[in-house]
Amino acid sequence: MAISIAQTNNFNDKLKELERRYEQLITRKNIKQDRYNGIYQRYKYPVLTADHTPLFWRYDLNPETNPNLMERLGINAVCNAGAMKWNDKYLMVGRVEGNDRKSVFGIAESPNGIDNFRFWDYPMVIPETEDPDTNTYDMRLIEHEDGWIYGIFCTERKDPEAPKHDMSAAMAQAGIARTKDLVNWERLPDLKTNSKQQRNVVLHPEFVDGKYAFYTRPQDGFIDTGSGSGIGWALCDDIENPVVGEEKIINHRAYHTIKEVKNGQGPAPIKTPEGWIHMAHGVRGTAAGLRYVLYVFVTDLKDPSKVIYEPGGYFIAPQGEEYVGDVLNVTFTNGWIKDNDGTVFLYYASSDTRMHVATTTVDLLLDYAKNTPPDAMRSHACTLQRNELIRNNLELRSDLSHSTS
Ligand code: M1P
Repeated sequence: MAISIAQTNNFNDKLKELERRYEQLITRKNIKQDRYNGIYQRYKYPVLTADHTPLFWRYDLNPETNPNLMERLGINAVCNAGAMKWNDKYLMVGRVEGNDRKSVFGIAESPNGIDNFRFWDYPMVIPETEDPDTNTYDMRLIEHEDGWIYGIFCTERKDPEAPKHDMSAAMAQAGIARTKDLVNWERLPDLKTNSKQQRNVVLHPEFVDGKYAFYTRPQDGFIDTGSGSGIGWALCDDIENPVVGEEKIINHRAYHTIKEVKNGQGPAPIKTPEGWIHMAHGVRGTAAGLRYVLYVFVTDLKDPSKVIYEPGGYFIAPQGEEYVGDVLNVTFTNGWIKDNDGTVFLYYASSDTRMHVATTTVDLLLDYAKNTPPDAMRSHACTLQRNELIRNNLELRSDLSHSTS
């Protein structure tokens, strides 16, 4: 029977109750939300939260050293997870943020992709470079055709040029590590680009013209992209000496759109016979701060730097409890999994706090990308666009009522 943990002083009783609650959370069956848009299916329960991390990551479970059964190393959030299928299991590598603000990468696996995610015993140990990272986060997992699994992540360090009193000026760059088994990781040098800072860098899963290809996000400042005008594309000769030259902007920011302030590539794109499907995030300003939403675009199969479809507006935006968290009004993705039957599991974080899943298919994503009208960019043009939809529907309806009367 459930007990109130606060009302017992017995170490073993408290622990038993904590374990019971933990198992209940981890094994809870997820439920489809009762909302329809024909494009994707959201689920009711977050798939990973701070409470999903094992108790033995947080508590000292030894009654001798921790008679009060206190959390010793608390966890604040689990968000922004990379994802891949591995040995028939659905894997997420979460940004597991401690109460101390530093993140570690933890792998959680599920048998079905929508619930029962359970963390592996230990967070990953990613070696440092000669210039130690202060914080590492937002790993994209990429199975590259060279045979390695790459983890590309943001590495953050204090800006060495910041004035002495400034304790927040930071530098963001792209860290690169690779593995064959997701346990033993080899760290490569950070990506060198011409841009002062980088975040949301992703490796394309195939060689292009015999070279590695990166999606980049050039930015002048740590938060502001400044003159960086969107998602970049750059080729690299040698992944062990990762240097890129010109970053061609392939998906631009634009005034009065969902991505006017900044944008960034999500996970590595999904290959289809009709092109590469991309999921990205777009950021706009509001009176209440920045708003992060997800959007889709498709690039040419042979030339992944050429956008061929881009539906207007967002694909997913925060809803309900997703609005609230450490950083309000944020949806963010860096992980998805395509199954052999075409099902796509999109893992997205809300408000830098928890992970959710939405399911769709490659066919639905392509239909969405090809047949959703592009952003018409002005209210007048948007009115005409919507009126055309309305007119067609009303004509169809009156045709139908004539044919049935
Ligand atoms: O806080 C929202 C997101 O902010 C950053 O994204 P961007 O670089 O596009 O602004 C990232 O730090 C991301 O982790 C975070 O979710």
